[in-house]
Amino acid sequence: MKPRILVSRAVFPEVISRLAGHFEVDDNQADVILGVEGLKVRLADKVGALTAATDPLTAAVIAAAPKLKAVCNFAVGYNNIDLAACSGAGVMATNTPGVLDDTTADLAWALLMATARRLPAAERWLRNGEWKGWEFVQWLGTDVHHATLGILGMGRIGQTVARRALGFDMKVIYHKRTPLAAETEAACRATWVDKATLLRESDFLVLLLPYTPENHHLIGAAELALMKPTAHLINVARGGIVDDEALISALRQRRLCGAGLDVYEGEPKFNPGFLELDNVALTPHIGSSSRATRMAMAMTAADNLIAALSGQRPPNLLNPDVLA
Ligand code: 8YV
Repeated sequence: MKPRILVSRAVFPEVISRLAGHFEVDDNQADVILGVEGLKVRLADKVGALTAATDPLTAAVIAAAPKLKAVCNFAVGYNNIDLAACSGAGVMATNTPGVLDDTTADLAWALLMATARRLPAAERWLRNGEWKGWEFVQWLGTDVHHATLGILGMGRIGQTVARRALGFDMKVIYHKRTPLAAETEAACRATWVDKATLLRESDFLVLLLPYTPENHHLIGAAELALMKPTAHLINVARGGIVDDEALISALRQRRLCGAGLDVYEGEPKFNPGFLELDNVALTPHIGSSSRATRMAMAMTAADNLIAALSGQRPPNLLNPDVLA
Protein backbone atom coordinates (compact mmCIF):
# COMPACT_ATOMS: atom_id res chain seq x y z
CA MET A 1 0.00 0.00 0.00
CA LYS A 2 1.25 3.46 -0.91
CA PRO A 3 1.77 6.01 1.90
CA ARG A 4 -1.23 8.31 2.37
CA ILE A 5 -0.77 12.04 1.92
CA LEU A 6 -2.94 15.16 1.91
CA VAL A 7 -2.81 18.02 -0.59
CA SER A 8 -4.53 20.72 1.42
CA ARG A 9 -5.57 23.14 -1.36
CA ALA A 10 -6.54 22.92 -5.04
CA VAL A 11 -3.45 22.61 -7.24
CA PHE A 12 -2.78 21.82 -10.91
CA PRO A 13 -3.83 18.29 -11.99
CA GLU A 14 -0.22 17.65 -13.09
CA VAL A 15 0.87 17.96 -9.45
CA ILE A 16 -1.73 15.47 -8.25
CA SER A 17 -0.70 13.04 -11.05
CA ARG A 18 2.96 13.29 -10.06
CA LEU A 19 2.18 12.64 -6.40
CA ALA A 20 -0.18 9.80 -7.28
CA GLY A 21 2.81 7.93 -8.74
CA HIS A 22 4.24 7.71 -5.23
CA PHE A 23 1.37 8.11 -2.80
CA GLU A 24 -2.30 7.55 -2.17
CA VAL A 25 -3.47 11.15 -2.45
CA ASP A 26 -6.31 12.71 -0.48
CA ASP A 27 -6.71 15.91 -2.47
CA ASN A 28 -8.78 19.00 -1.82
CA GLN A 29 -9.48 20.00 -5.41
CA ALA A 30 -12.78 21.47 -4.15
CA ASP A 31 -10.51 23.97 -2.31
CA VAL A 32 -12.51 23.98 0.89
CA ILE A 33 -10.55 25.92 3.53
CA LEU A 34 -9.74 23.24 6.10
CA GLY A 35 -8.60 25.38 9.05
CA VAL A 36 -7.36 23.89 12.31
CA GLU A 37 -10.27 21.46 12.79
CA GLY A 38 -10.37 20.35 9.16
CA LEU A 39 -6.61 19.77 9.09
CA LYS A 40 -6.79 17.71 12.30
CA VAL A 41 -9.37 15.43 10.67
CA ARG A 42 -7.68 15.13 7.27
CA LEU A 43 -4.16 14.65 8.68
CA ALA A 44 -5.11 12.04 11.30
CA ASP A 45 -4.14 9.12 9.03
CA LYS A 46 -1.53 10.83 6.79
CA VAL A 47 2.26 10.48 6.68
CA GLY A 48 2.78 13.61 4.61
CA ALA A 49 1.12 16.77 3.35
CA LEU A 50 1.51 19.46 0.71
CA THR A 51 0.30 22.63 2.40
CA ALA A 52 -0.23 26.31 1.66
CA ALA A 53 0.72 29.39 3.65
CA THR A 54 -3.00 29.63 4.46
CA ASP A 55 -2.95 26.35 6.45
CA PRO A 56 -2.39 26.78 10.19
CA LEU A 57 0.03 23.96 11.06
CA THR A 58 -0.15 24.66 14.76
CA ALA A 59 1.12 22.48 17.61
CA ALA A 60 -2.45 21.16 18.05
CA VAL A 61 -2.70 20.18 14.37
CA ILE A 62 0.69 18.44 14.47
CA ALA A 63 -0.30 16.63 17.70
CA ALA A 64 -3.46 15.34 16.02
CA ALA A 65 -1.42 13.69 13.23
CA PRO A 66 0.52 10.85 14.90
CA LYS A 67 1.73 9.28 11.61
CA LEU A 68 2.91 12.57 10.07
CA LYS A 69 6.54 12.63 8.85
CA ALA A 70 6.63 15.67 6.53
CA VAL A 71 4.75 18.89 5.78
CA CYS A 72 5.82 20.59 2.56
CA ASN A 73 4.60 24.14 2.10
CA PHE A 74 4.09 25.37 -1.44
CA ALA A 75 5.24 28.83 -0.36
CA VAL A 76 8.55 30.37 0.58
CA GLY A 77 7.02 31.89 3.74
CA TYR A 78 6.41 29.42 6.56
CA ASN A 79 5.00 31.52 9.38
CA ASN A 80 1.98 29.17 9.22
CA ILE A 81 4.09 26.27 10.51
CA ASP A 82 5.04 25.73 14.16
CA LEU A 83 8.57 24.49 13.46
CA ALA A 84 9.31 23.64 17.11
CA ALA A 85 6.19 21.47 17.26
CA CYS A 86 7.23 19.77 14.02
CA SER A 87 10.73 19.03 15.31
CA GLY A 88 9.32 17.81 18.63
CA ALA A 89 7.04 15.39 16.78
CA GLY A 90 9.68 14.23 14.30
CA VAL A 91 7.98 15.99 11.37
CA MET A 92 10.15 17.47 8.60
CA ALA A 93 8.99 20.88 7.32
CA THR A 94 9.98 22.37 3.96
CA ASN A 95 9.33 25.48 1.83
CA THR A 96 9.96 26.57 -1.77
CA PRO A 97 12.77 29.16 -1.86
CA GLY A 98 14.13 30.48 -5.14
CA VAL A 99 11.47 29.46 -7.65
CA LEU A 100 9.25 32.49 -6.98
CA ASP A 101 11.90 35.23 -6.68
CA ASP A 102 11.46 36.71 -10.16
CA THR A 103 7.67 36.56 -10.21
CA THR A 104 7.36 38.16 -6.77
CA ALA A 105 9.94 40.83 -7.68
CA ASP A 106 7.91 41.58 -10.81
CA LEU A 107 4.79 42.17 -8.72
CA ALA A 108 6.71 44.45 -6.35
CA TRP A 109 7.64 46.53 -9.38
CA ALA A 110 4.09 46.44 -10.75
CA LEU A 111 2.77 47.82 -7.45
CA LEU A 112 5.59 50.36 -7.27
CA MET A 113 4.77 51.68 -10.74
CA ALA A 114 1.04 51.55 -10.07
CA THR A 115 1.21 53.64 -6.91
CA ALA A 116 3.81 56.02 -8.37
CA ARG A 117 1.68 56.83 -11.40
CA ARG A 118 -1.69 56.47 -9.63
CA LEU A 119 -2.90 53.82 -12.08
CA PRO A 120 -5.80 52.33 -10.04
CA ALA A 121 -7.42 55.69 -9.28
CA ALA A 122 -6.87 57.01 -12.81
CA GLU A 123 -8.41 53.88 -14.31
CA ARG A 124 -11.42 54.04 -11.97
CA TRP A 125 -11.92 57.67 -12.99
CA LEU A 126 -11.76 56.82 -16.68
CA ARG A 127 -14.12 53.85 -16.31
CA ASN A 128 -16.58 56.08 -14.41
CA GLY A 129 -16.79 58.34 -17.47
CA GLU A 130 -15.19 61.27 -15.64
CA TRP A 131 -12.58 62.03 -18.32
CA LYS A 132 -13.97 65.10 -20.04
CA GLY A 133 -10.72 66.17 -21.73
CA TRP A 134 -6.95 66.26 -21.48
CA GLU A 135 -5.52 68.69 -18.96
CA PHE A 136 -1.92 69.78 -18.42
CA VAL A 137 -2.02 69.14 -14.69
CA GLN A 138 -4.12 65.97 -14.74
CA TRP A 139 -3.15 62.94 -12.69
CA LEU A 140 0.35 64.08 -11.81
CA GLY A 141 2.35 61.20 -10.41
CA THR A 142 5.77 60.53 -8.89
CA ASP A 143 8.80 59.83 -11.09
CA VAL A 144 10.33 56.41 -10.61
CA HIS A 145 13.45 57.01 -12.70
CA HIS A 146 16.40 58.50 -10.80
CA ALA A 147 14.53 58.10 -7.48
CA THR A 148 15.89 56.27 -4.42
CA LEU A 149 14.71 52.71 -4.01
CA GLY A 150 14.93 51.39 -0.44
CA ILE A 151 14.66 47.69 0.35
CA LEU A 152 14.04 46.37 3.85
CA GLY A 153 15.02 42.69 3.97
CA MET A 154 17.56 42.06 1.26
CA GLY A 155 17.25 38.30 0.72
CA ARG A 156 16.84 36.61 -2.65
CA ILE A 157 13.65 38.50 -3.61
CA GLY A 158 15.00 41.83 -2.34
CA GLN A 159 18.12 41.38 -4.45
CA THR A 160 15.99 40.51 -7.48
CA VAL A 161 13.96 43.71 -6.98
CA ALA A 162 17.21 45.70 -6.64
CA ARG A 163 18.71 44.36 -9.88
CA ARG A 164 15.63 45.54 -11.80
CA ALA A 165 16.30 49.14 -10.64
CA LEU A 166 19.25 49.53 -13.01
CA GLY A 167 16.94 50.20 -15.95
CA PHE A 168 15.35 53.08 -14.05
CA ASP A 169 18.70 54.69 -13.13
CA MET A 170 17.77 54.51 -9.47
CA LYS A 171 19.92 54.79 -6.38
CA VAL A 172 19.41 51.61 -4.34
CA ILE A 173 19.83 51.47 -0.56
CA TYR A 174 18.90 48.59 1.72
CA HIS A 175 18.82 47.47 5.31
CA LYS A 176 19.20 44.01 6.77
CA ARG A 177 20.82 42.94 10.02
CA THR A 178 23.93 41.55 8.35
CA PRO A 179 25.07 43.52 5.29
CA LEU A 180 25.49 41.54 2.06
CA ALA A 181 28.92 40.40 0.89
CA ALA A 182 30.67 43.11 -1.16
CA GLU A 183 30.31 41.23 -4.47
CA THR A 184 26.55 40.67 -3.91
CA GLU A 185 26.12 44.37 -3.08
CA ALA A 186 28.00 45.25 -6.25
CA ALA A 187 25.80 42.94 -8.35
CA CYS A 188 22.72 44.72 -6.93
CA ARG A 189 24.38 48.17 -7.07
CA ALA A 190 23.01 48.60 -3.53
CA THR A 191 24.39 50.31 -0.44
CA TRP A 192 23.72 49.21 3.15
CA VAL A 193 22.26 51.91 5.44
CA ASP A 194 20.79 51.78 8.94
CA LYS A 195 17.03 51.43 9.26
CA ALA A 196 16.37 55.10 10.13
CA THR A 197 18.36 56.28 7.10
CA LEU A 198 16.48 53.82 4.90
CA LEU A 199 13.15 55.21 6.13
CA ARG A 200 14.26 58.83 5.74
CA GLU A 201 15.86 58.57 2.30
CA SER A 202 13.72 56.11 0.34
CA ASP A 203 11.35 57.48 -2.30
CA PHE A 204 10.03 53.93 -2.70
CA LEU A 205 10.41 51.56 0.24
CA VAL A 206 9.85 47.88 -0.57
CA LEU A 207 9.37 45.43 2.31
CA LEU A 208 10.74 41.96 1.65
CA LEU A 209 11.31 40.25 4.94
CA PRO A 210 9.67 37.27 6.63
CA TYR A 211 6.93 37.68 9.21
CA THR A 212 8.22 36.68 12.64
CA PRO A 213 7.14 37.80 16.13
CA GLU A 214 10.07 40.30 16.10
CA ASN A 215 8.88 41.77 12.79
CA HIS A 216 5.31 42.35 13.99
CA HIS A 217 4.47 46.01 13.25
CA LEU A 218 8.06 46.71 12.28
CA ILE A 219 6.59 49.56 10.26
CA GLY A 220 4.26 51.50 12.54
CA ALA A 221 3.39 55.14 13.20
CA ALA A 222 6.92 56.07 14.35
CA GLU A 223 8.58 54.53 11.28
CA LEU A 224 6.04 56.03 8.87
CA ALA A 225 6.66 59.44 10.45
CA LEU A 226 10.31 59.20 9.43
CA MET A 227 9.42 58.69 5.77
CA LYS A 228 9.19 61.54 3.26
CA PRO A 229 5.64 62.78 2.60
CA THR A 230 6.42 62.18 -1.10
CA ALA A 231 7.38 58.52 -0.50
CA HIS A 232 5.56 55.29 -1.35
CA LEU A 233 5.51 52.03 0.64
CA ILE A 234 5.31 48.66 -1.14
CA ASN A 235 4.55 45.46 0.82
CA VAL A 236 4.69 42.11 -0.98
CA ALA A 237 6.02 40.25 2.06
CA ARG A 238 3.46 39.50 4.78
CA GLY A 239 0.61 41.21 6.55
CA GLY A 240 1.46 42.08 10.13
CA ILE A 241 4.88 43.56 9.29
CA VAL A 242 3.03 46.86 8.76
CA ASP A 243 0.60 48.33 11.28
CA ASP A 244 -2.25 48.76 8.76
CA GLU A 245 -4.18 51.23 10.95
CA ALA A 246 -1.10 53.49 11.19
CA LEU A 247 -0.52 53.19 7.43
CA ILE A 248 -4.11 54.13 6.62
CA SER A 249 -3.87 57.14 8.88
CA ALA A 250 -0.58 58.29 7.24
CA LEU A 251 -2.03 57.83 3.74
CA ARG A 252 -5.30 59.57 4.63
CA GLN A 253 -3.45 62.60 6.00
CA ARG A 254 -1.04 62.56 3.04
CA ARG A 255 1.88 62.19 5.43
CA LEU A 256 2.79 59.42 2.98
CA CYS A 257 2.14 59.83 -0.75
CA GLY A 258 1.04 56.30 -1.62
CA ALA A 259 1.25 52.57 -1.07
CA GLY A 260 1.23 49.40 -3.15
CA LEU A 261 0.04 46.44 -1.12
CA ASP A 262 -0.32 42.73 -1.81
CA VAL A 263 -0.60 41.57 1.81
CA TYR A 264 -2.66 42.68 4.80
CA GLU A 265 -3.20 42.04 8.49
CA GLY A 266 -5.90 39.39 8.95
CA GLU A 267 -6.09 38.22 5.31
CA PRO A 268 -8.34 37.56 3.50
CA LYS A 269 -10.25 40.15 5.51
CA PHE A 270 -8.53 43.49 5.64
CA ASN A 271 -8.98 46.95 7.06
CA PRO A 272 -11.84 48.58 5.07
CA GLY A 273 -10.06 51.92 5.53
CA PHE A 274 -7.87 50.99 2.55
CA LEU A 275 -10.92 51.04 0.27
CA GLU A 276 -11.59 54.70 1.05
CA LEU A 277 -8.14 55.77 -0.12
CA ASP A 278 -7.35 56.82 -3.69
CA ASN A 279 -3.58 56.71 -3.13
CA VAL A 280 -3.21 52.93 -2.85
CA ALA A 281 -2.78 50.07 -5.33
CA LEU A 282 -4.21 46.90 -3.83
CA THR A 283 -3.81 43.27 -4.95
CA PRO A 284 -5.02 40.06 -3.22
CA HIS A 285 -1.74 38.28 -2.23
CA ILE A 286 -0.75 37.37 -5.79
CA GLY A 287 3.03 37.87 -5.48
CA SER A 288 3.93 34.45 -6.87
CA SER A 289 0.86 34.04 -9.03
CA SER A 290 1.94 33.18 -12.54
CA ARG A 291 1.07 29.74 -13.86
CA ALA A 292 4.71 28.80 -14.41
CA THR A 293 5.78 29.89 -10.93
CA ARG A 294 2.85 28.33 -9.10
CA MET A 295 3.62 25.09 -11.00
CA ALA A 296 7.29 25.32 -9.99
CA MET A 297 6.31 25.95 -6.36
CA ALA A 298 3.97 22.96 -6.23
CA MET A 299 6.48 20.69 -7.98
CA THR A 300 9.24 21.84 -5.59
CA ALA A 301 6.97 20.98 -2.66
CA ALA A 302 6.26 17.59 -4.29
CA ASP A 303 10.03 16.96 -4.71
CA ASN A 304 10.49 17.73 -1.02
CA LEU A 305 7.68 15.38 0.00
CA ILE A 306 8.91 12.54 -2.22
CA ALA A 307 12.46 12.91 -0.83
CA ALA A 308 11.29 13.16 2.79
CA LEU A 309 9.09 10.07 2.57
CA SER A 310 11.70 7.99 0.79
CA GLY A 311 14.28 8.37 3.54
CA GLN A 312 16.26 11.21 1.94
CA ARG A 313 16.94 14.67 3.27
CA PRO A 314 14.46 16.98 1.48
CA PRO A 315 16.24 19.77 -0.44
CA ASN A 316 14.47 22.60 1.40
CA LEU A 317 14.39 21.29 4.96
CA LEU A 318 13.53 24.09 7.44
CA ASN A 319 14.10 22.19 10.68
CA PRO A 320 17.31 20.15 10.30
CA ASP A 321 17.25 19.50 14.07
CA VAL A 322 14.48 16.98 13.32
CA LEU A 323 17.13 14.66 11.85
CA ALA A 324 19.27 14.71 15.00
C1 8YV B 1 2.13 32.03 -1.77
C2 8YV B 1 3.78 33.53 -0.62
O1 8YV B 1 1.56 31.87 -3.00
O2 8YV B 1 5.42 31.91 -0.99
C3 8YV B 1 4.93 32.71 -0.21
O3 8YV B 1 5.39 32.87 0.93
O4 8YV B 1 3.44 34.47 0.00
C4 8YV B 1 3.06 33.20 -1.86
O5 8YV B 1 3.99 32.98 -2.87
C5 8YV B 1 1.04 32.20 -0.78
O6 8YV B 1 1.58 32.36 0.48
C6 8YV B 1 0.07 31.03 -0.80
O7 8YV B 1 0.70 29.81 -0.43
